Amino acid sequence: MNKDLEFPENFLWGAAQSAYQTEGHNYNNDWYKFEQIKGKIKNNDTCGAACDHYNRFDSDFELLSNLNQNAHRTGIEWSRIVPEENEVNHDEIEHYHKVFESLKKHNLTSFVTVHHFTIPLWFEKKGGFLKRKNLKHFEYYCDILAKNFPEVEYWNTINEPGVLPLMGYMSKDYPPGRSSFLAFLKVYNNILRAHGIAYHKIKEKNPKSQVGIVKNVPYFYQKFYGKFWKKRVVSFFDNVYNQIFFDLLNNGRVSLNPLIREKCLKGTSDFFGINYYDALYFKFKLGIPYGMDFMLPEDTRFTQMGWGIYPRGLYENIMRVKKEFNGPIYITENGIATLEDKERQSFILEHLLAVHRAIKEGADVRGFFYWSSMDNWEWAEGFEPRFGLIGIDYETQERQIRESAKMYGEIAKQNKISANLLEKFKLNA
Ligand code: GCO
Repeated sequence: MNKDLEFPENFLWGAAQSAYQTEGHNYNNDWYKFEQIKGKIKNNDTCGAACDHYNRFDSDFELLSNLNQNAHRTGIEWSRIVPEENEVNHDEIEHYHKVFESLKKHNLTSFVTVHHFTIPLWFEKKGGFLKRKNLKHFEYYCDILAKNFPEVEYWNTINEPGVLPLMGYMSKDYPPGRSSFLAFLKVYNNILRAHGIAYHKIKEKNPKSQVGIVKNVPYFYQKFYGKFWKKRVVSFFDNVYNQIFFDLLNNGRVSLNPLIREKCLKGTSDFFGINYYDALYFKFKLGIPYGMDFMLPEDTRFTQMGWGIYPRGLYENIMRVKKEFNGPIYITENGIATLEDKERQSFILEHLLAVHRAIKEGADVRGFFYWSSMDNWEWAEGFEPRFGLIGIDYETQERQIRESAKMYGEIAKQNKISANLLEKFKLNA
């Protein structure tokens, strides 16, 4: 028999989104430019007005608050605040003040992302994050945010520091669409430094704000591989993508190679934000890694993105972070792209069960943000994937509250998953 599953007191229940993916009307960054190139984006979609959230944020937040959410993760678009080198747009600063006021009015604790993939065009022209000396421009942007927005409660510095270098400089899926391992390493290194810069700038001016990183922590499963060599390969990738990161946050140096030091990164995360969607394992042929695949337990279901659903991976992610990081954890993204809202409901429940299990085993998880509050621009996949608790009709900008949003709202209201709900979905805790 199932029992109600209670979450800790003051647990934050929210949804996440980013500036570029929802605001619309952004024409001054690298993504806008990239989308104009035929063949880069599925169906040749362009982001355009997106969800017009730039104009509708207040009514959107009202919807989320009416759905019993008590926190919200959103972002700031750098190219709005600093449209040209060393030039600040004060109207846009005013705009974001209104956004944060609206969050407050609707009792939504604010989580705000400084950098979520997009860079201003002028910064791109200078070589973007590829050039170490360009970090001073990122510092300038962070300084403006720190000075102007003391009202933000939780800052997320960089969204997924490994993804932009990987997708933009290796796999060519994101701007600038390059493929060079050397460029990847440089950008990755500079982005890690950018995280440190954002942390120090914000804390300097607002010591009370909580500032943390948001990262996907892909679990490169090893369980299918017994051989020494394969284990080494898998752990090499894990080192580059995950362990380096934990080491730098903990000690300012990398255990794999103590010559790699970034002292300025030591202790630069007041909390850890986990983004989790799926779990991967390496495929080998004649001992050589040639690709990755999803964890595929029997009866695996797939999302619209083609990702295998694997809730256990979220539990394992949390336990890994618990081991490596001494501080509170937030699930800053977890969600599904699907046309079947029932599937979204199951997905949410199954993943919340994983979170609950980790909490029961001692993990200090303090909040959960479903990705995404509303359907939005899914980067190279355009508008096709539907991640939202709220559906968007892109022709009319009409909002449609999905059943999953109501179910999630009920969980948030009661701060628990009721035994009845588990029964209904035939789930066992
Ligand atoms: C990312 C981003 C989001 C995505 C989401 C779904 O992880 O790529 O943080 O911008 O939209 O993850 O793919």
